[in-house]
Amino acid sequence: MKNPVAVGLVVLWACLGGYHSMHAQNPIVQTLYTADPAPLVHDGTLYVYSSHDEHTDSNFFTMHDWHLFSTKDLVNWTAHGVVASLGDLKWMDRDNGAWAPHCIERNGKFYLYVPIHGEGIGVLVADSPFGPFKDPLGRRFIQSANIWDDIDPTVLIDDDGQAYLYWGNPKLMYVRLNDDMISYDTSVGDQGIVYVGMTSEAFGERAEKSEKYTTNYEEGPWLWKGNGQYYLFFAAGGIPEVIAYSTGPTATGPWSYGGVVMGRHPGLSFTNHSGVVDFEGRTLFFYHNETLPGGGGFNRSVCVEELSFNPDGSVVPLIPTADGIREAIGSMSPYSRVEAETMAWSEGVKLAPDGRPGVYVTDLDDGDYIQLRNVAFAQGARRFEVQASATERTGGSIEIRIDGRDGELLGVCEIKSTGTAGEWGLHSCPVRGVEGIHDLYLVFKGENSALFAIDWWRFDSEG
Ligand code: FUB
Repeated sequence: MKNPVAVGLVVLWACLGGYHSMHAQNPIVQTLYTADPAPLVHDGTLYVYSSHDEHTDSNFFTMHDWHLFSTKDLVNWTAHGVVASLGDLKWMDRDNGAWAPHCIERNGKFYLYVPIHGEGIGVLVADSPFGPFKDPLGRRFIQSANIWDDIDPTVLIDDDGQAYLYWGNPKLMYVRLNDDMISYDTSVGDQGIVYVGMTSEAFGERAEKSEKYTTNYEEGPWLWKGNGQYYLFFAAGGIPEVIAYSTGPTATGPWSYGGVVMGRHPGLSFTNHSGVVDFEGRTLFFYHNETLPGGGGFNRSVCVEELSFNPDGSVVPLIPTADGIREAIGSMSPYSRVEAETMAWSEGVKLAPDGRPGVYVTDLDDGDYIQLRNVAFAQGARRFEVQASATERTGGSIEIRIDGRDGELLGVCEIKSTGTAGEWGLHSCPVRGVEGIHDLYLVFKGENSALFAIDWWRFDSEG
């Protein structure tokens, strides 16, 4: 395209999420609106806890629960559904305000710190990253002098075992967590709460200072250790927000302002919120945008980019992309059961809870599809099998294609009625003997809407 105006318009359209290239990975979840990503690496799996924007036209956040997603290869993500909700915190009765969470593992237990807007910060504990998360205190965990400031917890366990929990908007505060992770050292600060000194040297000069906001710091702190120092990433600059960072020689500073990591770009929401983690030799930077269809400031979506550093440890600023992480760090086998809610990309697909806990894929209309990346058919697939549910009035088929939504057709699996919705049955079909590594597309076809639901699928190398 030689016309520079036309090129500019296409770039803008792509940044806004108007097109989906073969390898676009952002946002990482397309089945619901997600925000405030909190990554956690455990046992070779990357988990991302997120808050959840209910699809709404409201002019404020509508947030009831916290969700979990996981990946091993950085491109195919599995949704695990709701891991905790406001109803798990019996000491308060708000029906909105499930804001930015953070989960961390210690001695085999998983601690999920959850802010409830206007109610302080709670803590929930589980024996696995998937939950069930229970409230060990039965009361609020953190409350500062102004409870409305108590949002956006971030936790780091330092190499000497001392854990720190930072949080706050507009103030930045921290506590020194005790080893049990559900109490803190009350001998420091104001009964344990240490208010961080807000100076421009530490957090940057704010363009428009106010009594409330004196530095660039706004909210959403994320504490991370790397390159022999501590990094405090945070949402900055007022509304709309950018992500900035400060560094320090210890987990409690003194902090030196480093600059902006992610500035303002088309497709970003008026808030931004980062989560940084090391996984398989990369440093990953999670954030949120508003590029999903219907997206907006209260309908946000989690994205990821790779973060890099200059030799002096300063952060190389990032531009948000639709590509995200382009290359998978491995391949996935289609020969053992794959949960249907595992996907690199999807269109039109929704999830529903299956009560185990977990989710299944539903609300499939003609032409909707799921894409999986780097599927290793090495042995040569001969059959496709899927656990599906369709009523007397619904049903349809799944076109099994590779390397494109309209790519080579391997087979068509008819999904006939299983009786009533929620009754599951196995459906299968022969497929052309595909070998090697391909992107797989499951394209849903039929005449009605809400054609059928699918729970899991797999291929067989025997005919
Ligand atoms: O998601 C609600 C609030 O928006 C979070 O607590 C902030 O960090 C901002 O992302």
